Amino acid sequence: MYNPPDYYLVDELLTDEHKIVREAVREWVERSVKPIIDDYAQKHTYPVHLIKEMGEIGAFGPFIPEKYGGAGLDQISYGLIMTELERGDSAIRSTASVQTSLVMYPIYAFGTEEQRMKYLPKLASGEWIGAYGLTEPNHGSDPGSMLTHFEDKGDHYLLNGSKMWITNAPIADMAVVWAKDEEGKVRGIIVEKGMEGFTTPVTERKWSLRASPTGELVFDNVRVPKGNLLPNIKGLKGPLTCLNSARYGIAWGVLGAAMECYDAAVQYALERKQFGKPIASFQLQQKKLAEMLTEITKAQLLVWRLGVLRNENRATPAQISMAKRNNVETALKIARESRQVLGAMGISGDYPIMRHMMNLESVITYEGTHDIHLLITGMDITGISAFE
Ligand code: TGC
Ligand code: FAD
Repeated sequence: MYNPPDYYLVDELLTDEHKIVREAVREWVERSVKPIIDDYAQKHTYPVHLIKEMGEIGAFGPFIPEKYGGAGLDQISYGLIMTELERGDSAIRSTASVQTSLVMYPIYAFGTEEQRMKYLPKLASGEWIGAYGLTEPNHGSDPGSMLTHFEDKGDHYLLNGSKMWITNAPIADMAVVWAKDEEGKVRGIIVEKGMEGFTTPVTERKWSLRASPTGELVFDNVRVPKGNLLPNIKGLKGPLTCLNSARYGIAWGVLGAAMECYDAAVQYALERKQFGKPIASFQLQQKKLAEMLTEITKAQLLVWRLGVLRNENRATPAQISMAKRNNVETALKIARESRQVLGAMGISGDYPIMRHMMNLESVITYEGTHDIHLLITGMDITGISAFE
């Protein structure tokens, strides 16, 4: 069985349940994701058959109560699942992040009991796949300026606008869409595939997250039943609360990508000989490997502590921003350094490194860019918003 880096014995902080959950997902990733994912990424296609399997292994809504099809697990289990999925590919973790934190969570937290019972079990099992529409063509980091809006037409809402760069959009059965009501307040509304005027054009030609389906959500006079509005939240804090959960999962997830790259670099450095010796014997290569392991260890401790705080409902959005920003940057640097350790082989699909590196170029932008998370920390320190 694979032994990931655990230099500070963080495993000793995990419960038996955490380890069982992690092993199950790890085994599935080894069996079902790793052997095929490079082909899908090379062909810029999504392994849609994995969705049902992800439902079966409990990757969707692990912290959602069992009553709604979730597993009722804690936040550390959620984090560990994200790490294992991203060990396979960020695209696979993205599917689970969006489904869990950005689609199931808002329905669970802000929806009616009827909405929960209608959508959550189908989303948990993978029978349905969801998308989350916040970003617009002209409003990314500043979602509060969104233009997508709906009007009250008596027996229904009329939705107009568009969302861009939306994970799962082309394959989604439904989407949680954030749009302004007639008072200009941001509200969450559920839009289903097949509603007239709702289309999901595919975003082609990505060099990153090539095994993830990305697209637009376009609303052209879409009549949405009134029962599809999430009644229990108003304002930008609705979508941002969901992002706290997804960003937390990403902070764990990218560790999987980082560890895959680090492992490949260590193994290659020990096997590859130049000047009559393994390249692992050269100090410059040892420096790279030592720094990678140091950063992985720091990142592991950061998310473990954040998980404890989240379990206690004490993690602040700014703490989550710090972890997302730090761990994505760490993973990206490790991917770049590992790629160099492998020389030319580092760009080959025979190794996972280049794919992880390219994926992480999206992960550092989505769910709040690297700059935005820094400014959130800055605001937390100074009390002064750099966004106003
Ligand atoms: P601001 O005035 O600061 O706040 C508006 C209201 O929201 C509250 N709030 C939060 N609530 C919960 N969690 C948070 N993290 C929150 N941050 C702010 C705030 O208290 C306020 O509430 P109230 O009651 O006073 O109204 O908002 P702002 O307009 O100045 O913008 C703040 C900023 C820049 C931090 C925020 O808008 C931001 O985070 N921008 C980045 C956008 C982003 O992350 N987009 C992600 C889109 S989804 C995605 O990328 C999915 S990829 C998924 C995948 O494939 O894995
Ligand atoms: P912009 O906001 O235009 O930013 C451009 C640059 O300006 C960035 O470097 C940014 O840091 C910087 N900048 C912006 N404002 C400031 C400021 N105040 N101070 C300093 N610098 C600033 N969105 C969804 O809603 N749902 C999804 O499922 C989803 N999936 C995605 C999948 C992929 C593959 C990608 C790439 C993106 C996805 N996104 C999704 C969109 C993502 O959240 C946005 O791309 C991100 O929030 C940044 O918005 P933007 O691209 O419009 O960049």
